[in-house]
Order: sequence, then structure tokens, then C-alpha cells
Amino acid sequence: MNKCFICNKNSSETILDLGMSPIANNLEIDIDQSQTAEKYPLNLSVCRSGCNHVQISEIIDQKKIFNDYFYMPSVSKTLTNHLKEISKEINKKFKIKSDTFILDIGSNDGTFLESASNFSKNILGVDPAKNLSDIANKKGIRTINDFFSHKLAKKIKNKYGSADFIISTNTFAHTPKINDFVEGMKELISDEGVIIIEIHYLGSMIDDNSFDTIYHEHFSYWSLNNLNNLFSKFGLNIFDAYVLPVHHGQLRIYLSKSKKYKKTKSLNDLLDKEEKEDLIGKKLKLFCKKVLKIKSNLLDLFEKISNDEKIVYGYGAPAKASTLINFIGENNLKYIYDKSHLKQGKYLPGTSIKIKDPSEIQYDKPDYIFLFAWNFSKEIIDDLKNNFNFNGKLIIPIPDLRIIDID
Ligand code: DWN
Repeated sequence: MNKCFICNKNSSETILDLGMSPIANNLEIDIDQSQTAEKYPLNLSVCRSGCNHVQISEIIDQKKIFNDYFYMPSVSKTLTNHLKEISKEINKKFKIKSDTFILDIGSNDGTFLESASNFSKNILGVDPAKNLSDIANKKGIRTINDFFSHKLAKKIKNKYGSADFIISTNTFAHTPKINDFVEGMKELISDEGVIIIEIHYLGSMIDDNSFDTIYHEHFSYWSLNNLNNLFSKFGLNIFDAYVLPVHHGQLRIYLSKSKKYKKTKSLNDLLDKEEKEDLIGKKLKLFCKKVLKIKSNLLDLFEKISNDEKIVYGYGAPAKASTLINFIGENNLKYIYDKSHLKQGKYLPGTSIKIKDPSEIQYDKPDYIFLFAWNFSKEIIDDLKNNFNFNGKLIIPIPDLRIIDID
């Protein structure tokens, strides 16, 4: 049994073992360093003490993961537009004034705050990645380079006052220090202020068989009921929640100290749906069984491609690719294409697979492309057709393995 991040009891039982995996986003410049990258057990576990929290079993020092971080939402038009929509949505729902204090926890390269600054200049980001905080500060987005914590929240409150809005996209699941993180948000948010959290949703992971979204930087895998139980312990009320199709299925929740915000039908319907389908029980158990079947189907496919003496390269070097490849093996993959300049020229950790610019597709002419960034298939298929002259076959592994012709 592992220690549960919520109740701190040794009551978290492993339910899925994905083998030994490196830190997914720690891309290496040197092939030898990549092949000998340190690997850690990658397991999913569930707390049996009653809090039902779903998490990974192995806690890796967050500094090793986030100090130098290669993931930037701005590489994707889909994600950039999504983040821009959030500030418009907040303004539409709650009205942002020119001096409204907006804090972004996990602000990355400042993409969200850039759009928020169209409504208010009183913005602040917090992000532990030095390389990304530097990019944001150079763009004039005031960013504190640190991990968010209750201690930091007190410092921010003393210097800037309480926040009217706290936004946190794809960050809340990235810390094992959950209780301290929540204490910090409660410390900082004003009495009638609104916190908006977006995280990858456990229900979508299960429905889409997206086991590749399990990696060490995703410390927790949240259901809405588990979030509701957690925040109500701290006197924070979730009053709205819904699932968004972006990324691999994002859950967005709205919460406040104030009880003035009426709970929405969407929130109550999703809470009921999770209970009815026994999300953390029966459904999660079936998901774990299905992962092993997916692995054997993928291995059969790579064997067939190798026997047919065809070339298959990857597209997209997301963190998900590290989990998937370290789970099924490198097989005959030699290269992965990725538009991110932070990733090109580096190797996928734990492998000898080099990441290169997609403009080389037209020269390499692979017979197959394996789409690791399957969550952006529309945007990427357009690129492959119109900009990279790929006319081979595209393998889309998730949610169900399919091979399509790009023409
Ligand atoms: O929670 C997290 C999610 C939200 O994003 C982070 N922990 C890490 C990250 O996960 P990921 O690495 O799986 O993210 P993406 O956004 O699915 O990665 C997509 C990759 O594909 C990026 O490296 C960029 C690349 N890409 C590309 O080469 N061409 C993306 C698009 C849209 C493209 O057209």
C-alpha cells in the first residue's frame, strides 16, 4: 500500500502497473543520457480508507519535473484559443473590471494571462519552471517563479491583496501537496472571489482508454465527487462543473468561499452520473483490464509493420508518448516529429527516439505516422495534409486503435 496524498494513510492500493517509466517531459539532449534516464515505477492506485483518491504511487521530487519544463500550450492553436476563451467566459459570467486581480497558478508561458490582460492589467502568474517564467516575464506578464503553496499565498496576499479570480489549468493535479495547495487558494481568494480549476478528468481518461495520460507529473486523477469532498472540507463550494473536449477531456470547476453562487444542473448531473456508473469502482476496474488488451493490439501492429518492412515514425512528442513507448517498448520507431522548438533535437526519455521538425516528413516519406498527440488529431491532420505533404497512413491509437489514409 502507498501513502494517500489526501488522508496521508498508507491505504492507497495499486490497481494498474505500467512498468518502469522515466520523467515524461524530461527530454534529453544526449542519446546515451536518454537511454540511461532514471526510471521509476508508474502505477495507478486508489485509496481504500474511504477518500477514494486516485493517484500515482511514486512521488518524484517536483523540482526534478518542473524546474526546466518543455510543455507550452502556445505551440497548439487549439490550446491557445481555449485559454483565450477562459478570460472571455469569466468576463461574460462575472464581469472583469480594469483593476480586478487575476492570479494564474501554473501560468506556464503566460498564454492565459496575455488574454486576461485585455480585461484587467492587475494580473499575476505563478510557475515553477524557470525557463517558462522567463518567457512570460520577457512578454511583460508579471510571473513569480516558484511552486504555489500556502506559504507563497500569504506572501502574495500581503503584497498584492486578495485575488478576485484564481485560475489554474492543468496544475492542480500536478502536486502531491494537495491540502497545502488548497489552503493556499483559500488564503488568497477574496470572500466573493471565484476559483476556476481545469484538470484532466478521470471520467474522460476511463471513457477514452487514455492510459498514456498517466505519468509522474500527473500526481492525481480527479473525479468530481472526490473534488467536491476535498473542497467542502476546506469550506470551498463547487457551484459549477462541466467536461470540455479539449486536451484529453478536461473537467472545469468553479468554486468560491461564498454560498451566493447557485449550484448548477451540470454540476449535480455529473455528480449523479459518477455515482450511478460507479466511476471509481466498477468502471475504473474495467479500464485497467482494457489497458492490457490495448498493449497487445499495439504490439501486434508494430510487428506487422516491421514484417512488411515499412517505416513508421511518431508525430507529437507529448508526455503521453513517454508513457506509451516505455509501456510497449520502442519497437521500430526511430524518430518523432514535433513543432515545439523546445523539444526538437532532443530524445524521448528512456529511448533512442529523436525528436525532429515536421518539415522533414516530406523528405523522410514514412509509410506510417503514429499519432502520439492524438488529442489534436484534427489540427495535426490538417498540417500533415496541407503543410507537410504526408500521404501515408496515420495510426491513431486512442480512444480506439484505427489506421486512416491521409489524402
Ligand atoms: O497536463 C498536461 C497536459 C495538459 O499537457 C501537462 N502535464 C503536459 C502536457 O501533456 P502533453 O505533453 O501530453 O501535452 P500535449 O499538449 O498533448 O502535447 C502535444 C505535443 O504535440 C506538444 O509537444 C506539441 C506537439 N504538437 C505538434 O507538434 N503539432 C501539437 C500540435 C497541436 C501540432 O500541431
